[in-house]
Amino acid sequence: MMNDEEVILVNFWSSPFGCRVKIAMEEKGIPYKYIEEDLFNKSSFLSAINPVHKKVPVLVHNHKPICESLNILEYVDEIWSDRSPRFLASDPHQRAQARFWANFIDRELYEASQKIYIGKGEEQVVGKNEVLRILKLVEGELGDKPFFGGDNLGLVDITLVPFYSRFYTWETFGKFSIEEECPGLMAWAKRCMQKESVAKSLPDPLKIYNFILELNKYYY
Ligand code: GSH
Repeated sequence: MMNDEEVILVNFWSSPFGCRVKIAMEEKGIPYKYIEEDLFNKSSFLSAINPVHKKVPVLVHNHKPICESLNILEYVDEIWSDRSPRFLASDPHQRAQARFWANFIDRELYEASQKIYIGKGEEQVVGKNEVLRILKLVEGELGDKPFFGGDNLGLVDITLVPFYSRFYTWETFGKFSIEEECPGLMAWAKRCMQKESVAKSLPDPLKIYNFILELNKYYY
């Protein structure tokens, strides 16, 4: 990496999307500057670097912004392609499959999980069932592999693992056990947590739970 490169991550601490980028940077060993964005009082810098959605994370590489976490993961893998691990395989079919599952998780899981902690009564049950349906499908895709990416973390691992920090919140609000329902996926999550890149990037589950309780009081 050239010394004059500037890499900035604009994020909010609880964001599972931003957490993906942190893990990716740690896995590749790329130093970066971290800027915490106040999502309750957004900066003009955020509007400038993500004018369409005004959301985090945004990676700013040599003054050029890149938005959307999955897009950022692919960018990081391409720009620092000489650094292992590669998040995407070289085989086109494997790449296509990884993108399919990363997109599936991205589109479905966060929204379904919100029904558990924002919804009431029947909606909470619907959310819990949706989350379990998604997690079981994903667990089936993992099969006997240590990681979705094979021996190393890949696109799908990095997309999914930040949600592990939220399992406690989902289970507490939804009154269910992911360990009981998806033991294979829990074993995978614990395997991921043995990696320093993951352990140091994921927020504390209790801090997330308390934050969501506060949000529920004031916003939802
Ligand atoms: N699809 C986006 C990605 O993958 O980067 C989702 C980003 C996202 O929803 N970020 C949230 C945000 O910035 C934080 S967790 N919310 C601010 C807002 O919605 O105004």
